[in-house]
Amino acid sequence: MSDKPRVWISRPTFPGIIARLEPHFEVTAEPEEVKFSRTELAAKLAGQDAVIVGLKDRIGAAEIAAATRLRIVANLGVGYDNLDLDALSAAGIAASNTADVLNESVADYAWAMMLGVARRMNAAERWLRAGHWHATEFKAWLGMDVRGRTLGILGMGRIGQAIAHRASGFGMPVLYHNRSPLPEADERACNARYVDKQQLLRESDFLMLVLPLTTQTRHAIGAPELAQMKPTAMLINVARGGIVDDAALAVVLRERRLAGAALDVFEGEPAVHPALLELDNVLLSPHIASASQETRRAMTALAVDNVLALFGHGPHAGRPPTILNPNVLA
Ligand code: 8YV
Repeated sequence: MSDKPRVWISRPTFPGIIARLEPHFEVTAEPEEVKFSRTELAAKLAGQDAVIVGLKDRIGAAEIAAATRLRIVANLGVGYDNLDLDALSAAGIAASNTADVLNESVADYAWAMMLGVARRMNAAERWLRAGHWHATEFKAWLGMDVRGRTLGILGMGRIGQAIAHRASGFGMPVLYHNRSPLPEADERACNARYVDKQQLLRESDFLMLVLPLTTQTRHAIGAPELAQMKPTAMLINVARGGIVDDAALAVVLRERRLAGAALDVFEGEPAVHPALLELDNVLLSPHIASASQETRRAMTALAVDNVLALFGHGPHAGRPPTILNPNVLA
């Protein structure tokens, strides 16, 4: 066994990028996507100096109790609701995410989902594949134009702003709600207007959710919020499943009190609420908003940069570029 520090990567990623760790670390990478139990994960973390993990890996005090050598947990994702940051900080362990490198990719995907559900692309494709297309009907598959309609954004971080920037090409006014309004210059740059949550719910024709999952945002969109939306409106979620009450959403969609939804994330994923699977006015995808070749590579490279930097290597030596708890470096 070499005396290099050890790094474990919990999921298959890009070997060519991971190879940058090899001069400095003993690297082990899981060859397959596995959902580890809490005890399995704790056993995997024990003896590692660094780990690169994903949303499926929930890491808190119990998982790190035996990980006495661990110095950094690099998360492959901008959202880090899988990490207990307080527990990691208390143990002096750094945590990092993949902020910024996925903004444009996720914004593109949110727009693709919005256009897809507005124009009923998923339902039409299913119908065509099922062999139902025998004549082209002028009045079939009528969707909804997005031009001129109001785009609402709940959560106006960097991804929300990337989404807003795209709206001018579609002639859509943008409203947003956030914990606090953006600085005026940023607001002007994305041509968006701050409103309270009620107004956002009432006035949005398309409401996009781009906020992190926290105890405050869990079920931020539940039955009472859905009841305030226009029956012609559509909801797009590329953030986290727990933000929406999926059971309540399925009810309003079934009763056509909401026109449609496009969901990339689900409460309890990879399980999907069975009532959602029954509906034609929903576009569903398996948490792939950041899944482009370029972006998943960039996310991997950023996780590697964070690990290298913490151990004093690479261009960011000593300063992991997207550290979440810089206090541990002090
Ligand atoms: C996932 C995401 O990380 O960045 C996030 O917060 O949810 C995604 O990019 C991705 O699915 C990899 O697991």
